[in-house]
Amino acid sequence: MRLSSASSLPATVHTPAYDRVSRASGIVHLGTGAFHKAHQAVYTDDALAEGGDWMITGVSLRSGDVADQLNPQDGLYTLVVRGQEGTSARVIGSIGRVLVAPREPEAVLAALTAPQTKVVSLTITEKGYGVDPKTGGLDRAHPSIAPDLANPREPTGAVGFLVEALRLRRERGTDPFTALCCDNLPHNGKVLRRLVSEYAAIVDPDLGSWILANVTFPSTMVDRITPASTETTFADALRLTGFDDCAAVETEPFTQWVIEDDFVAGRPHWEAGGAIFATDVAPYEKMKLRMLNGAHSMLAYSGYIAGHAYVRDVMKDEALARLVARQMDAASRTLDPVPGVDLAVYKADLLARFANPAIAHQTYQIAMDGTQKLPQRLIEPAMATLRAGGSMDAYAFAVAAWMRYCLGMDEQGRTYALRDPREAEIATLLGEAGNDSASIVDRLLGLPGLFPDDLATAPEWRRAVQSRLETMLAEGMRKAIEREVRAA
Ligand code: CS2
Repeated sequence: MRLSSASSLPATVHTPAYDRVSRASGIVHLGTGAFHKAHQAVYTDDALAEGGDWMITGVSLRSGDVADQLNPQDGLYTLVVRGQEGTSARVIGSIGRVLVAPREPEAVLAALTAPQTKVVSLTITEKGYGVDPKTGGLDRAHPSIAPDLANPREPTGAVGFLVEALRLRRERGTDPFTALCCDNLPHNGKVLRRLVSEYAAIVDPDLGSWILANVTFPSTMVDRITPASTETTFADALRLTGFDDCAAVETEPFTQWVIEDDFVAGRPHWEAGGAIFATDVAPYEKMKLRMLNGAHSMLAYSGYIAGHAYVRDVMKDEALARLVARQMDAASRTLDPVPGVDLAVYKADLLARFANPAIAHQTYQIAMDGTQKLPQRLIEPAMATLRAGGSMDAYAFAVAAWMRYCLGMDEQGRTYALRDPREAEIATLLGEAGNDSASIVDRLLGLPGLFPDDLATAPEWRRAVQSRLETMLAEGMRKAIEREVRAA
């Protein structure tokens, strides 16, 4: 039987401790994927238990899958939490319904302009924003921006929806909402503020200044490892709850959310779920992006080519696990002190989380969208290290592994999709490079907007990347990993 609000669940399953029907929606969330369901929606479920009209109206900007799974279950879904001590289930009630933008754009605008909507949050992944990699501002030609700029009253992308909703609210005299970016981008609030105000200024200069004066864009650091759901997720949800749930998601016990406390129209008491409010989120973001995500990207590219399907397998590979720890050490040397955090403890916790045998997190999942992830995870700390005159080894290895991965063929000759928005550009660039490491390095270091000139033209850096890529190509990833460990 399928999970729904009429389901009676076993006492071992944590269920929503509030009357869902009597609570109004105060949040619209753009990008209601697995990460949102395992993170912000859980904090909101805890906050709702304390009170308030903070139900979430989810929005999918592309596919209708999430809506088709969640709506027949009244928005309820099972969160499967996998720890070292076992697996538990909890039913989350904070999402009331999910709208699908391509199917019902008017309903999305109605939700965004409703006076009761106080917060609009987003998890649309790095590539969903439309940042110009060269300027950090709005990329007018971006596929999620250009069509909306041409037809701003009928938006399809996140920035277009936000601006049109704010335009309508202003016109109707409705107070603005807070726009809350929850993606893994540094200064994510500032980035969104810049994109929204630049886009708005093109549509209507007055609107641009009104947004800057009246809307807030708090920055956030979000963290919870959330592998894509599989048949095992659904089987465990059924075993633990007694109900079929094709909307179930799985995650780890650890969760963290640090938020800048700057909300124009109030917010849920997310502290109930353990959220931390800070005046400056930047140190936490930088720590997480460089230590967790930087190490993740490095191990995803090298691990995938070395034949490791999951992060936990990488952590059982002694040599590669040492390089993961080295990556975290290198990243930590680029950080300012982080209030209340001992970086050695943070690193030890990360290593344990990565090694969690109950979590099957695919290296291939993390490897996607490399061009969108490398800058904040690896290139910025590499630049900081270059400026400080530190060792570039960890970054050279990580970038060489990404370049090796960009070839799109594993060591058994099997091809795979990069799943990167710049995949076609990379394929064209690499077209005639063959297996020539010097040529591959030249071409990829020259990918427009990715590597800053200071790095792309530094001869030692170029040599360091190329010698590693050369080993990866000539002798294989295994040998390259071993050589790297011996030299470290
Ligand atoms: C991962 C992240 O897929 C990826 O790129 O590095 O999704 C990572 O699991 C989360 O940021 C953890 O909070």
